[in-house]
Amino acid sequence: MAVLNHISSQEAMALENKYGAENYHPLPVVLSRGKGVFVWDVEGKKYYDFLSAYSSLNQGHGHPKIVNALIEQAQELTLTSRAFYNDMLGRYEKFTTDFFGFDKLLPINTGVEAVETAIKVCRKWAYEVKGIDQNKAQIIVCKNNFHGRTTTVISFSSDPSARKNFGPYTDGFIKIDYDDLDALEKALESSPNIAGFLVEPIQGEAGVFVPREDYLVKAKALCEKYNVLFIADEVQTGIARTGRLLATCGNCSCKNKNCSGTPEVKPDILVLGKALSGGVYPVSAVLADNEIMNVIRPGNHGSTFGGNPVAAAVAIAALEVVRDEGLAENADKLGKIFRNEINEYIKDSEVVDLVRGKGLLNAIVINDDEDSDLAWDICLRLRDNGLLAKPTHGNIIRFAPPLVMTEEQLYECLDIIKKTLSEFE
Ligand code: IF1
Repeated sequence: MAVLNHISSQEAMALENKYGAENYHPLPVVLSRGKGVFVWDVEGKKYYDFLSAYSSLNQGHGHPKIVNALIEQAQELTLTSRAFYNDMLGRYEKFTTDFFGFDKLLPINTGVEAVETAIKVCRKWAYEVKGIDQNKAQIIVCKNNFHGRTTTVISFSSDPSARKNFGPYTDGFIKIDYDDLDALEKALESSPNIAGFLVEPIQGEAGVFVPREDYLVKAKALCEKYNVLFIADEVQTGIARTGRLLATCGNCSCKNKNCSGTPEVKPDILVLGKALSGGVYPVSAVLADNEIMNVIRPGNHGSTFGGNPVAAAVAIAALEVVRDEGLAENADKLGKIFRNEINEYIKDSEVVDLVRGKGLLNAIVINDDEDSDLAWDICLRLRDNGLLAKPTHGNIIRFAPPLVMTEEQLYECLDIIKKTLSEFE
């Protein structure tokens, strides 16, 4: 620890660059501490975190309740594997299924593992319940999706850098346009072998693309009509990020602090990750009702760490924070202020084309082409001015601060963002 405390930014970056696989291109800033909405670099400079580890830190950095759950549980028991029962997993499963309104939960670790789990559950349901012929099941997905980086999941990615030279690819996926109900219905009626429709309620990686208001409700209705499972990937949109407990929660903005989040559009399979642990530990989960989840029998699926007692304790604490601190409500309120203020700015701006998003999952589109450096340069300047954000697709900047932000802090951030943008006008 002592050694790490004395490392400079330059040294830390040099080490990563020399000894780490170059699978990322990070913004040049080296962080060593976080608290609430703030992070500090190794030289002690303080920043607002406007990425929240891609919507994982909804509860803020180092939330004492979550960190204490981690410490206390780690001192008792960290891992049993699922060869034995542990005294935390069942409590977590009960708490979380009650919280989201499902019969059962399958615990796993990362977002993409949860997506893989959902795909497996869906396929098994298709063969055993729906009665599709062996190896014929198809799952409909959307173009420009992001569901993670395993070989199966990148098989249906549209992003060449995620996909190229990683073949051969997994079969069984049909790609349609996002936010296009006609395309969905065509795909659903194209074959009796459709098992599921896997969709992000808002496309995050695509640049925070919000579908039309009734898209999810109507897509779910179409899935019901064709006896196809509606699988919501809420890894990024879930857990209060978009101003409601789940982005599939219809018009609920969780004003009721005890809101169990019974969604207006209840997915057949719900996929959660990221903020399920408040960014403290890798915890993900798949939720479904018995009719679907009961297709999974011993030996069909699992993971050494999935459902470990630390994950269970951390996730309960993380969800309690979301409920007790009214984070969905706060995200809803602050998100509206954010978009209003940026829209005011855009009226006289040459640099920013538009702002879009829901709750505190937002993005601005920079008036330039995808391969310009402008968005990157703006993010470097934001960093210099004390706020961390990251471009996506070259000309889009994603803004996703922790949901524990106060209104006063948000206005301070808006000042930093507007001042920085004006330096590029
Ligand atoms: C990276 C983006 C965010 C996700 C959805 C599953 C996963 C993700 C809807 C997989 C992960 C990440 C991972 C992160 C970048 C990132 C991302 F920029 F690609 F779009 F969040 F905005 N479903 N999203 O968004 O979860 O296995 O990573 O836990 O560095 O790849 P994971």
